[in-house]
Amino acid sequence: MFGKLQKGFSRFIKKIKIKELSEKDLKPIVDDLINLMIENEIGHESAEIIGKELIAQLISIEHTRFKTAKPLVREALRNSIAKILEVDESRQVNLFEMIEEAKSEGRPFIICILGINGTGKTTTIAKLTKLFQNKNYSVVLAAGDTYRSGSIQQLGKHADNLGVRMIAHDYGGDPAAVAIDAIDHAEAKNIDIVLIDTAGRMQNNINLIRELEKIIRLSEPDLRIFIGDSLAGNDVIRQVKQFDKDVGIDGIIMTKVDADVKGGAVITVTHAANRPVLYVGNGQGYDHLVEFDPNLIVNQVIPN
Ligand SMILES: Nc1nc2c(ncn2[C@@H]2O[C@H](COP(=O)(O)OP(=O)(O)OP(=O)(O)O)[C@@H](O)[C@H]2O)c(=O)[nH]1
Ligand SMILES: [Mg+2]
Repeated sequence: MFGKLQKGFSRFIKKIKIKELSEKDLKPIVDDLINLMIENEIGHESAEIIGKELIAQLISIEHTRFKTAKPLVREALRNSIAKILEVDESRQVNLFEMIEEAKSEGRPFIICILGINGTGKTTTIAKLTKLFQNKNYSVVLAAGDTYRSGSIQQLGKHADNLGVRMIAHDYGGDPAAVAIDAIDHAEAKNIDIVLIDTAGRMQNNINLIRELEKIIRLSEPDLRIFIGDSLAGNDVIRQVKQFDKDVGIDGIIMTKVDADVKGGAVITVTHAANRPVLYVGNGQGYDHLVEFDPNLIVNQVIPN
C-alpha cells in the first residue's frame, strides 16, 4: 500500500532545496505532487488542500538557516497529510465509550452497516463480531439483506463460525422487521450489540435507499457505519457523500486496503466525508480489521 505515493513524496522531499522556498519556485514542484496524489486516488479537493498547506508551511521557514531542507520538508509534508486525516471534534466517534454508555442504560447498542454492493459489509460484520467478542461483548446479527440471493446463508455461516445468533426472515422480506426482531431478541436476552447487515445498493437506487431509510428510522441505530472499498478509489467520496445525504452516516470502515496499491481513498475519505474512519479491513480473515490510526498512515506514507 502507498507504494507510489511513498516514492513520490520521497522524491519531493529530495527535490526541494532551501533556496527554492519561495512560493513562485515551489508552485510547479507542488503542482507535480498534487498530480501524483490525484493519480493515486486522493480526491482533488484534499490534494489541493495538502498542496496549499505544504506551501504555507514551506515558505514560513524561508528565512531560517539550515544546512539541508530535507527534515523540514518531510515535517511539513507529514503535517499537511496529518491535517487532512483529522475530523472535526464534534464528529469523533468513541465506539467503546458509546457501547459502555448503552450498556449502563441497560439497552443493546445498535450498529447498522451500509454501503454499495460488494464492498465488504457482511465480511466486516463478521470481523466486528470477533472484535466485540474479544472484548467480552455479546452480539446478535440481523440478516437485513433480504435482497441478494445467498446473503442470508453467507451471514449465517459467519454466525455459526463465531458462535452467535443470527435473526433472519425469508428473502424478499422486510429488512426493517428483521432489524426490529434482532433488537427485541437482544433486549430479551441481554445481548450487548446488534449488528444489522443490509443489502448493497448503489447510491442512486431510490427504492433501495428508501428501504434503508426505513431500516434506520425503525431501528434507530446508535451508529450508521459506511463500508467503503478502498479499491474504488476516490469514487468512495461520491458514495459516502450521497449516503450521508440520504440516510446519514456516523463513521466509516475502509476495506481491502491489503489489495490497494494506491491508498489514496483511505487518505482522502475522512476529509471528504467529514466522518471518522474507525477501522480498516486488511484481509479476508476475521482478524483482518485494524483500528484506523492517522499517525500510522502518516508514518507509512512518509517514513521518518
Ligand atoms: N482482500 C480483502 N477482501 C475483502 C476484505 N473485506 C471483504 N473482502 C472480500 O470482498 C468480497 C465481498 O465481501 P462481502 O462481505 O460479501 O461484501 P458485501 O458488501 O456484503 O457485498 P453485498 O452483500 O453483495 O453487497 C468477499 O470476497 C470478501 O472476502 C478485505 O479487507 N480485504
Ligand atoms: Mg453482504
